[in-house]
Amino acid sequence: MNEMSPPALTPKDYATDQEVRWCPGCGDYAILKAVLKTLADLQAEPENTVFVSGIGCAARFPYYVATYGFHTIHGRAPAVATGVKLANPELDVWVVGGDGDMLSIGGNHLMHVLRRNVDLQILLFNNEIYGLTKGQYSPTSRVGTRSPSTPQGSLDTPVSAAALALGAGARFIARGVDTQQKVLPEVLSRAHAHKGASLVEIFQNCIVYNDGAFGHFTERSVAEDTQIHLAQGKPMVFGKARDKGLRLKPGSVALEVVTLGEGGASEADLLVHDETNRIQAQMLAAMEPPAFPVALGVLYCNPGASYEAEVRAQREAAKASKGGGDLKALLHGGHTWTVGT
Ligand SMILES: Cc1ncc(C[n+]2csc(CCOP(=O)(O)OP(=O)(O)O)c2C)c(N)n1
Ligand code: SF4
Repeated sequence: MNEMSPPALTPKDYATDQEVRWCPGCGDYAILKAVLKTLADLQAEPENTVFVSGIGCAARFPYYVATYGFHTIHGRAPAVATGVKLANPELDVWVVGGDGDMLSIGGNHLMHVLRRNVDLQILLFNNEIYGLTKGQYSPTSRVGTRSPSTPQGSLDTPVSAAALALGAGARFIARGVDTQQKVLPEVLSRAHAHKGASLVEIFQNCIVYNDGAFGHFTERSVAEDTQIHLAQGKPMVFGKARDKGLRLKPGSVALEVVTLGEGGASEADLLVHDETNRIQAQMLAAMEPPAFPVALGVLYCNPGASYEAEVRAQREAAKASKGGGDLKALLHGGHTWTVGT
């Protein structure tokens, strides 16, 4: 370090003095910790960083990060964040919201921000429930979820955030687990490095209204056998003994789990993760225990031009060919008239 350079920022430097008002034991604390670490890893400039959220427990996030922040309206964070990024593309913009905020009332906005490919990091805290409003079922709740709004069990088929994002044309889709403090910052850094809309679905435990919703693949005793951590260019191996893998089922376009060494299956048969393969990402997104492990890490990354860069280029091209323009002349042109007294 040069004697004159300021000391590196630590995770604590990105925390605010605000009292964190989540329930004790909520998974949001762990995500906050991972985000603060990520910001320190990136040495993010607080004055050039903005967190935009909608409404919900997750959406309290901007209060706890010492950057600029907007706690906006329910479901509209992607729209506000798009405005922020278009107004000042130099800003680093993060969006935070729950599954209700982003997939229910905000499903429309999420879809469009993804297909437009605005350069934002979108963190979707999925706890499969509406936490803030005391536990109603959400668009990601599993069939049969008993909640105050579905006392006899929900009937709706849940939406998969990753599958929806792929369908909307997203170019970066990743998944993480709140408690995975080593892996989650790495995934968040990858999302940050991606120029365009990056969706990170984070499985988050709501200890009060949906405790243990992800226990069947996050509990320590089962995690290694029920999760697969994807790594670009690496064969898809998982399991406590690293003896299980994913391959294409011979004769069909479907995945299957094989045990290495059984039935002639070897590592050479396994799929090698290709983040740019949309069809493969679709199959990975659809995997669920008990038949399959849950795919974590970067499922899909296939960069393309980001929206704000295209908007700026279009504006510059128009200026170059037609001149700077005259707003007054524009407003007074065509069928306009002055109302006199
Ligand atoms: C227009 C509008 N409709 C409904 C609500 C009530 N409301 C507040 S937060 C929320 C859902 C919260 O769930 P989620 O987004 O999953 O976040 P969590 O609280 O679980 O983190 C709802 C329905 C509202 N605030 N505004
Ligand atoms: S209600 Fe659930 S999601 Fe909200 S703060 Fe409490 S534990 Fe967290």
